[in-house]
Amino acid sequence: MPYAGVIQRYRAYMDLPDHTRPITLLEGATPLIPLPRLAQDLGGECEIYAKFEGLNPTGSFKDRGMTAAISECAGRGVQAVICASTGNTAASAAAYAARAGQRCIVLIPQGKVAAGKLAGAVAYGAQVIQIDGSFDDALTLVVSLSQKYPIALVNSLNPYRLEGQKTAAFEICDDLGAAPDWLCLPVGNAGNITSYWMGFQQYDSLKHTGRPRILGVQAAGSAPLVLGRPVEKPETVATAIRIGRPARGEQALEAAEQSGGRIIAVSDDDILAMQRRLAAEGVWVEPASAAGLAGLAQQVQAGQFDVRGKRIVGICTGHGLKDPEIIAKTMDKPLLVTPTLEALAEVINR
Ligand code: AN7
Repeated sequence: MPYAGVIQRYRAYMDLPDHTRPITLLEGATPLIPLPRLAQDLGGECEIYAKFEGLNPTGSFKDRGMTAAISECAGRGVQAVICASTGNTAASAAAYAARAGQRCIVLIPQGKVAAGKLAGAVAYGAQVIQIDGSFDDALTLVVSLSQKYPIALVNSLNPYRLEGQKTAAFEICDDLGAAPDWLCLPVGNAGNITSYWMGFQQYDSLKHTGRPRILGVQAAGSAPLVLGRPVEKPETVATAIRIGRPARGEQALEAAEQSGGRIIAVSDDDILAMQRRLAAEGVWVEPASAAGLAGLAQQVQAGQFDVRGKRIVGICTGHGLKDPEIIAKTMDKPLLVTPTLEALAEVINR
């Protein structure tokens, strides 16, 4: 049978109601790309892989959870869905709602959503509303709206989002034959880390695939789980994880602790440096997506982490194309050269 998305592949392991009617864009089945040069740079004698979730249909990991949430909605005749978003959830909700014939409304923080995400949400036909506030404010508002009106909430407070998202853990175990030693990933609203831990535990109970230690990584300017308190005005170049009050913060801390891992913070410079490093190995991810492996590199450099003999998976949550402006802003702009052979030869041979 041709591949038909994560619900078709993993429904037996997903806690979805019988009424669920699969709405899919063939999300999932993303590759584990080996990163031998990064492994060498971090000391060698280890395997490092990027699970490139940016290769999902709308360019981010959110599609796994969204197929589940929207399918559950479709099965009970929901007409409209709503979410708050730093961008990727918005694009994903918009696409799956479009596919299901549902109306989609998204609330985003003004001026802080990367161009490729906003364009996606608009292109898929969502009603996009900016608010003069943060993601956290937007989330509070959509929760109230979904209680007051017949509009279903598809943020990761919706439990079916986690049911879909955890399929990424199943895929990793199926591809590697077992769980890795470490899983490194960015943490924003904390749905993803919660889902991975659910998925690895479930697969281990059923198939004895083992459990990874989890390294959750926040941006230093938006690190409520590291500081142990909400951040009122989160800031970071990684706008995807510019979140000060994670909805599933408690569960994220539990996942890190129960797995024998931890949650740390990295600087924006570390994030951008890892974005460049991954691109230099052929994998271009958006800034937030580089945070997980930036955290790994930081821990190795600080002597907190011995990679020898370890198998490590970094979750690269979104594609670099989502945020083209960051490249123009922080990386070298192309030279402008007179269109003559002489001028070009001078530049090339410089
Ligand atoms: C690329 O789209 O919260 O910890 O509204 O887009 O599960 O929130 C995005 C989050 C990591 C953090 N990497 O995941 C949204 C949103 C990327 C992201 C995260 C996000 P969670």
